[in-house]
Amino acid sequence: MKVRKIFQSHILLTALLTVLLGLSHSVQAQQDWHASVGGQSADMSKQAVAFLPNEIWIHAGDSITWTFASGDIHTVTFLTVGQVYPFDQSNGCPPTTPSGLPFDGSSCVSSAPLTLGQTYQVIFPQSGNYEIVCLVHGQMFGTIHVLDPALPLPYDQAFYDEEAKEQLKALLEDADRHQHHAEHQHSIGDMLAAKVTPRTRAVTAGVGEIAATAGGQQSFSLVRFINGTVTIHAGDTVEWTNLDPEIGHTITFGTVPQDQIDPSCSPNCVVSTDPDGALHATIISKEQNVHSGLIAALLEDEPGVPQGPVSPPTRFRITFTTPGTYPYVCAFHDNLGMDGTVIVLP
Ligand SMILES: [Cu+2]
Repeated sequence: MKVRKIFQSHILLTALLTVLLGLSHSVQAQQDWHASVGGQSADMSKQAVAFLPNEIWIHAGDSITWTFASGDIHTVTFLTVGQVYPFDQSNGCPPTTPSGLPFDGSSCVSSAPLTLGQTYQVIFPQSGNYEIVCLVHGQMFGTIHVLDPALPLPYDQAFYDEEAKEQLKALLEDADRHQHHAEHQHSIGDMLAAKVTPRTRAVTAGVGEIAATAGGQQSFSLVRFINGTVTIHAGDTVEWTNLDPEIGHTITFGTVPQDQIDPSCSPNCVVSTDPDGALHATIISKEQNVHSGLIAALLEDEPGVPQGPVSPPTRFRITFTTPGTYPYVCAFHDNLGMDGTVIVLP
């Protein structure tokens, strides 16, 4: 679906540009364009998971320098047509290529996962339309249109600066709206609680939303446990869900394990699976290290890709048997301040 959509937009753009720009001719010096990767609120809770802007028209021979602008990691990656989008974000190209290399569609270039203040440059010697992707976030992509230098460009750097600012603002404002919504969304958790165990408290581990432009997709993510400090009684169960369509989170008590994707529990405990597919652990002491592994909203189906099992786990439950104070973090987003506390009363 993604391929078809982008293909159609290319045809339209090409037709439009031919009509609009066909008459004028000017040759400009090679230019280094600037764009951002990601963006965030001052407290880092709201993340724009986006190339800003995510559609840029440049001349063959020009370069673009991307500046990473969030505490959350992203990559700047150009894969070749037919190359499979890799599972491992640090093994995309493989594994990464230095900043400042050319990309003409014949062999891939990819930055490492980068963060706030780092930069990555790509030179585009060949005209063509190229998709830019982030290997950390599958629904973060855009388009770079590289035109023959004889053709005029539709926009200048000032336009893109303004567009990036506006797109960032729109994404972060949406995050505000959804935080408010999620804080008042007790009904889903309550319904589940009634169905699963009578004494379940629900915590939302992040919310998000995907937006589209003609050039690709962007999303925002609220990287917080919403109402993440909960007070319960011994014997109660807390359930975490992830309402973010784009990024996964973990619920981690104690030491963060080496393997952050799979669930684990130590010493002498297990993470089991409830009949509805949710993962479930029991904490009887503060010495236990309990890790949910990746908790995410169910992945979308893609045309041409075989049906998989219902995955990844979308819910994590912990039953607390012993009074005390139990702090927890998201192992992926601890650096952004994503944490909470469970207070267990007798
Ligand atoms: Cu997280």
